[in-house]
Amino acid sequence: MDYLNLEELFLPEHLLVRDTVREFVRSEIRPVIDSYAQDHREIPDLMRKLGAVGALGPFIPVEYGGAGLDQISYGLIMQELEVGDSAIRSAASVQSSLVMFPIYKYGSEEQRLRFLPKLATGELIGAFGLTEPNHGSDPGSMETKLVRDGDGYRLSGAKMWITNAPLCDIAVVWARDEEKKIRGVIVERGFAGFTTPETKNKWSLRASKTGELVFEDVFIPQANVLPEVSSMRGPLSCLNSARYGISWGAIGAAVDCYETALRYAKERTQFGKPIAAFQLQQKKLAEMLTEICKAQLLSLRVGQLKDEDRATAAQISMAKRNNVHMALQVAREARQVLGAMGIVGDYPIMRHMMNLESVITYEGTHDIHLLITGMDITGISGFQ
Ligand code: TGC
Ligand code: FAD
Repeated sequence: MDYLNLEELFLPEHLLVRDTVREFVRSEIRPVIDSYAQDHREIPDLMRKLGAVGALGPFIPVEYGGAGLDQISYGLIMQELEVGDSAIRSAASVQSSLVMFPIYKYGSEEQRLRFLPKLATGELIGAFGLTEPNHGSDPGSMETKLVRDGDGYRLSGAKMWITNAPLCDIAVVWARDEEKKIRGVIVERGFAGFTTPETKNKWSLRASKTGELVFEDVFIPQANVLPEVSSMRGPLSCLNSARYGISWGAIGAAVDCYETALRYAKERTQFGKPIAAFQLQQKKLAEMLTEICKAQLLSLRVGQLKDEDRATAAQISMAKRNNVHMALQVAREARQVLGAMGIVGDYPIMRHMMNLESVITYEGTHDIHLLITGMDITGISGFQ
């Protein structure tokens, strides 16, 4: 679906990357995703499969195992993965933007060489611990703490709602040290006192594991402390990268819902006509397509700015907020076009709709992104 001929704005390598991931989703994800989501199980070996298709850390330089691609390519990868399911895009965006990005940007050369190549292939699975039981939208008030202990630190506290926590080999965790500075540390599976209980019974992102990261006086060697970060700018800069990817991903989910609804409307007959012939259904479909096109232009422009290192955090917030809300609205309308058929797993719409309820909450809620825009245009914080 390319109603505005946007393909003309992409380079041949962008289209190659997009089509490679599109084919991966068509052959590896679509046939199985409904049953894994229904059963609340993640697709086996998903991270290695994502690594093989080049979806993990595509913007990380080649010498560290990435593909050295630009931000438009990253966006198109996220878009195609979320056509499959938000859980698939989540897995790739956490690994790429929230684990590989901070290690690349704030890590030592030794940390980069040790972790990035294995994260790029999916041999290692990463998680990102910012949210806490008492601090979600306000991570700056975090309680998880680091206390000096010889040539390292002791980490204590807990992170909650963490994508891939139960599966992770390493977690990039944000905590406050004794000088009140925010530090990033790499916690490894097997460190004494580190556990990752699973959060059960989710109605959303059912093909993704979510859990807690619990730290009971976990010893963190100095070699696992990210040396180049000491404030909230660290974790928030990771969010900029992930939020940008999500703005594209949401388009993928919306396109899948729209295309399903369009096909169904042409095939389903009521009152002697395809329901696509009724003006009310055409209104729904036409508005869905219009909103998708607007979202594509927004992400494309933010991607261009990002490639020029000019995208602001507030511009990224606008794209994330608009596009996820758009996708949720498209999913809700599309589900109605299918009538009762809209609620069963034979079609992807209800699954996308339930996933998007998480996507509109994580990486900054719909409200928080509005307040970020509000603060940017007025200069006044509406948070407190
Ligand atoms: P504030 O005082 O405004 O800022 C503190 C410092 O950070 C700087 N900053 C940023 N830097 C880079 N990028 C950004 N987006 C930044 N936003 C702020 C700021 O300039 C300042 O720097 P300095 O040097 O002056 O100290 O911070 P605040 O505590 O008032 O909070 C600001 C707020 C509310 C916007 C922020 O905390 C926020 O974005 N809250 C939402 C929390 C959130 O998004 N959590 C996401 C957790 S991870 C996740 O959900 C993963 S889901 C993954 C998946 O499965 O796909
Ligand atoms: P709260 O912050 O308690 O907000 C509750 C409500 O209050 C929201 O509607 C919010 O918009 C509103 N609100 C809060 N503050 C204000 C204000 N100042 N003004 C107006 N309204 C306000 N986190 C991670 O760190 N790593 C992960 O990998 C991760 N994965 C996740 C996966 C899933 C499936 C989900 C659902 C969440 C995940 N999160 C993760 C957590 C996510 O980032 C948080 O849920 C999110 O930041 C919101 O925090 P909260 O849930 O504590 O809501």
